[in-house]
This record gives sequence, structure tokens and C-alpha cells, in this order.
Amino acid sequence: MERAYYVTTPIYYISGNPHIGHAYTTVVADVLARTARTIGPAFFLTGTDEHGQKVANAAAAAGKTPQTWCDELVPRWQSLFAAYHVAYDDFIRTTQQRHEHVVQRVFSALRERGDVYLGTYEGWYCVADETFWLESKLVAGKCPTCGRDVQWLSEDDWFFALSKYAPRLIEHYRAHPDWVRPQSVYNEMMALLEEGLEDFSISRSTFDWGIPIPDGSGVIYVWFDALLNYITAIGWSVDDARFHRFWPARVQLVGKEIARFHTLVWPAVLWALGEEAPEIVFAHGWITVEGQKMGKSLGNAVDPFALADRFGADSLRYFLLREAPFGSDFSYSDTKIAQRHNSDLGNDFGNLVHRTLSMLQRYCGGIVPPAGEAPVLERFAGLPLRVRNATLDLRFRESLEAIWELVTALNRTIEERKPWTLHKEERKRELDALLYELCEGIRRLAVLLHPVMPERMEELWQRLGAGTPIGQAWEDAFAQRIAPGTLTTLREPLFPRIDPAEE
Ligand code: ME8
Repeated sequence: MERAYYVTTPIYYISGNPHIGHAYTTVVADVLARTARTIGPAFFLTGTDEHGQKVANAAAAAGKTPQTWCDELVPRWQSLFAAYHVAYDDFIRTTQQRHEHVVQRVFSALRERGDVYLGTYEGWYCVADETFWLESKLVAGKCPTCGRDVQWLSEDDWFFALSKYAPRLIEHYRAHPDWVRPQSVYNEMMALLEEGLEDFSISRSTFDWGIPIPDGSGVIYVWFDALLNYITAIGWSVDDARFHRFWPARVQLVGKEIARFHTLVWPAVLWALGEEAPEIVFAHGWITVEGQKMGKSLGNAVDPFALADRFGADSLRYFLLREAPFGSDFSYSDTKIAQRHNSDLGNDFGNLVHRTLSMLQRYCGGIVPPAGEAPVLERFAGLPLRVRNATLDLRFRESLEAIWELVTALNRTIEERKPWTLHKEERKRELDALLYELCEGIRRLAVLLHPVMPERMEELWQRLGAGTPIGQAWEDAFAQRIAPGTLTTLREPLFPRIDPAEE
């Protein structure tokens, strides 16, 4: 059985409503999965992280049990992803039995091996980030990530023997300099490794909202529980054949604030279980507001539902991938989204489509004419490979820039070859060839842009009267070409103009 392209997002804490930052990582994973599916099987996992003190506190504040709270919030997260046209293959919830049972099995297996052992923990803890901090890492006595107060905890805990894996981690980092990306995060993690790693507590006895420790008291630490979702969802220890079809994951996407857990702890847990580390962990940058990470707790979160209503989810997907090189932070602004929408989607691409379909109506009754020479398309024959390589290498901006070269070339060919003059001078063969080339060109653009803007591109295929080559290799979709005689439809613009000043 062919190995599948396995891509994951973090599982999100459901301590509140989702914001555009959560949509961001999930949309990126969706674009990767949709692109990977054009060349083979792919599996895309997302979900929710439902245990821990933070979720328990949020539920208590709302006067609900944690389970009721989670059950009520999960549909909100799922509808967010639906609103953003995300097609995941599985949505895992850490309160599901399929997860809880396997996490307990992992705990017991590691205890037997001696990688999980009983000790006493004393130290500083940040509830908001569910993270322990060494005193030396605190900033003015507060959490270095979110700036909030930390608590002193002292309890008998189960520990994971992370320090034992430090030499193997260093070796792995040296042998696979690309396994943590971008480079800045790799360097940061390598520096932490060189400082040395400590064993850390993986149990809690001060509250009970978590997976119970097998044959003991207390619950399993939420991060230990959460990381395991990536393998419980694909059948670790339950269905070996399925597990090995997906693992090791091709790409695990995370925000850079949780790189530490995914690139220092996670591989060690996997090795303790006799499994391989993921191939790539990509720790992307933050969407910021006035220089600060957008987040629920800072009160600067932007409602992703309202945003999708205003701009259209596909336009936002485009913006998120196009705005900054993947990995870097970028600041959120309505004006910037509106400008991108109007210039790239409305003017460049949308006008190309609208002009082509209007000329087709005017000169050919909406019917695709016979093909002739197509010099622009010939020049761009290598585009599928270029776009696929850039996308699967997580260089989304480059990938979109490459597609825009074809958009620009087709717009330019209209200006240069002037179909209106060809029509006036009754040079029918040349006019037909040009209109055919434009129709086929926009069909190809829809093929390449489908992973990024699936709903709008399916609409475009319909207007073109063309089939929907979803999941087909792009080279095959290119080779099929639109049939002369196909009836096209002219409708309202694909990306109607948005007033950037409007609030
Ligand atoms: O950390 N910019 O969950 P979480 C970009 N449950 N991405 C952002 C973002 C922003 N401003 N805000 C959030 C957790 N994200 C744990 C993860 S995984 C085993 C457990 C995205 O709800 C980004 O992917 O705090 C970030 O890492 C994730 O949401 C954090 O979500």
C-alpha cells in the first residue's frame, strides 16, 4: 500500500471561540493536502485539545461541566473550518475514547520501559500556556510567552525521561538540518538542546480534567495527552497497517510558540515508543496586531466568521498564503486584505476571466471556438511542476507568484493581440485561436488555484462548462484541454470589488 502524505495541524484548545490564527494553520494544511492529493493519497488531520486546566477554567467560568462545554464548542470549530472550505480527513477530539485508551496504553508502556517514572516536581507553571518554566526563563517573574503570572507547584508527579534522549536529538538535528523549519526555529531549538534538557512532569493531581493515569491517581498532563493525537488518530497500536501507511507524518504544522513541544519533546516520545520522528515540523509565524500575537486572551482576536462574510473565504485563503513568506510573522489589517483582494483577485485574475467570457459571448455566442496556436500556454507548459514543487516545499508565496506570471501573460496577450481589432478586421482564425487560448488558460489557472480557492475555482469551471478535475494530476488536467463547442456562461465577477474604507 502506497504511503500517504500525512499532514497535521495543532489541535486547538477550546477555551473560547476560534480566531483567524486558527483558520490560518488549518487552511495551510488544507492547501497542502489538496495539492498532495493530485499526485497520490493524502491524509489531513485536525482537531481539538479538550483537557487541562485552561479548558476546565473556561468551562467553570461559564457554569458548565468541561465535557458539556467542549461538546457545545466543537461544532463552532468545525463550522469555522467548513466556512473556510477546509476538507480535513479526520477531526480528533482528545475526549474521544479512541484517543484516551491509547494515551493510557502509551503511559503504561513507557512506565514499563522506565521512560516514565515517579518523582517530585517543584516549579513555576503558567496556566494559560499549560507550560512549566525554569526560574531562569521567567521575565520579571512572569511567563516569558504571555507575560502572565505563574504559579508555584509542588507535587509528586510522573516524569518523562526527556534528558535521556538529548544526545539522540542532537544527532537527529545534525543529520536532518531541514527537519525543523524555518531555519530560525531550527537554530533556536538547537540552542535549547545545547543548553541541556530536563525530564518533565507528565501528571497532575491538583485537578481532574484529563485522562486518568492507569492504576494510579491524578491525570495525564495535557501536553503529553495532546501530542499523542497525531498517532492515536491513525491507529497506533490498534491498526498497524493503517498506522504505517501514514506515519511518519510528512509535515506537521505548528505556530512557532509551540515548536519546543513538537521538536524537542515529541520526537523523544516517539522514539521511546519505537517510532520515527516526523519528517518535517514547520513552525510558522504569527498573525500580529500592533506587533503582538493575535490571541483569544489578549483581546485582539479577529472574528473569522465575520471576515469570511465580508471578503469571501477563498479570498482570505489567498491573502493568508500570499501576504508573507511562510514562516514569517505578518500584521493583520482589513485594508491590506481589501487591497490584495481588489488588486490580485479583482483586477488581475477576475478581470482576465470576465473579459475572456464577455468576449466569448460577444464574438462567439459563448461557445468555445476551435483551437489554434497557443504560444503563451506553450511557454507555461512547465508550470504545474513548478507550482507543485513550491507548494509542497511550503513556499506558498512563490507558488502563487509563479501562477500570477501566467495571469499577467494572458492579460498582456489580450492587450497585444487586440481581439476587438481581429473581430473588426474579420480575422476569424486568429480571433478563434486567441479566445481558445484564453479559455484554456483560465481553465488551467483554475486547476492550479483550486487548492487555494476551491469554491471559487469550482464556480469558474462551471462557468467554463468544463469538467472538475479535482484530485487529478495537474499534468493530466492540462493535457485534457477544453473542447471546442463547449458552452460558457457569463455571470457576475468572481471577486467583486470591496471598498477598503468600509468597516
Ligand atoms: O497551543 N497567528 O492550542 P491553541 C498564527 N492545544 N497562528 C496562530 C495564531 C496567530 N496569532 N494564534 C493561534 C495549543 N494560531 C495546543 C496545541 S498540539 C498537540 C496542542 C494557531 O488553541 C497556531 O497554529 O493555543 C498555533 O500554534 C495554534 O493556533 C495554537 O492553538
